Amino acid sequence: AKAGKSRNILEKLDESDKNCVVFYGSQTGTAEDYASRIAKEGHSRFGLNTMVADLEDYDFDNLDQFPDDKLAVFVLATYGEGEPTDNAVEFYEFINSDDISFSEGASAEDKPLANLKYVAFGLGNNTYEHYNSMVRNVDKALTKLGGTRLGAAGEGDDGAGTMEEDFLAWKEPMWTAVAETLGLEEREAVYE
Ligand code: FMN
Repeated sequence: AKAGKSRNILEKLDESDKNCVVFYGSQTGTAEDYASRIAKEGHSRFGLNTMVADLEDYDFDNLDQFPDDKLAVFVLATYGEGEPTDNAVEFYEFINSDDISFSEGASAEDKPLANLKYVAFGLGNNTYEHYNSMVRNVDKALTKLGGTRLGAAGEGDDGAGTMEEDFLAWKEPMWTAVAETLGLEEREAVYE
C-alpha cells in the first residue's frame, strides 16, 4: 500500500459517503470484474452507495465495528490447493487465526462480527480438489464470528463453463435478501 493511504475501511466508507463495499480476492481479474458489476448494479438498481476494494488495501481488525446499516460483499477466487489469491492472503490468515483479536479487544467467543451483514460469491473450477474453498471457508469463518450472510453463498464454476450463469442465478435471490434486510426499494429502470 502507498504511504498515506488509509487502510481503515470504516473511515474510507465514512469519508466517501458509501454504505456498501465490494471486496475482491482476484489473481487474473475475473473476481475483480464481478465485484465491479455487483457494485454498479447495487447502485443503479437499489441506490446503494458502493465502492470496490482490493482486499490487500485494508486491515480487518476493525471489522467488529462495521456498521449494521452497511453491507460488505466478498468476491473470492480460489487457487492452488484451495488457497487464497495473493491479494487475499492477509485477510484469509486474519479471519482464520486461532487467536483472532479485534481492535476493541473482542475475541472469537464474543461473536465480534454480530453487526456485520455480508454477501459472498466464489469463483472456482470443479476439476480442482478444493473446489471454491475460499468462499466456503471465508463464509464459515465470518458466520462463526457472528456475521450474518444475506442470501446464499454463491459458487461460480469455471470447470463446467457456467461461471456467468452461476453468477446470474445467484445474484437475483441475493439482491432480494439484501433489499429486504436493508429496506431498499428497487428503482424503476431509467432510460436516458
Ligand atoms: N478453483 C477452485 O475451485 N479450486 C482450486 O484449487 C483452483 N485452483 C486454481 C489454480 C490455477 C493455477 C488456476 C488458473 C485456477 C484455479 N482455480 C481453482 C479456478 C479459479 O479460481 C477460477 O478460474 C477463477 O475464475 C479465477 O479468478 P480470477 O481471475 O479473479 O483470479
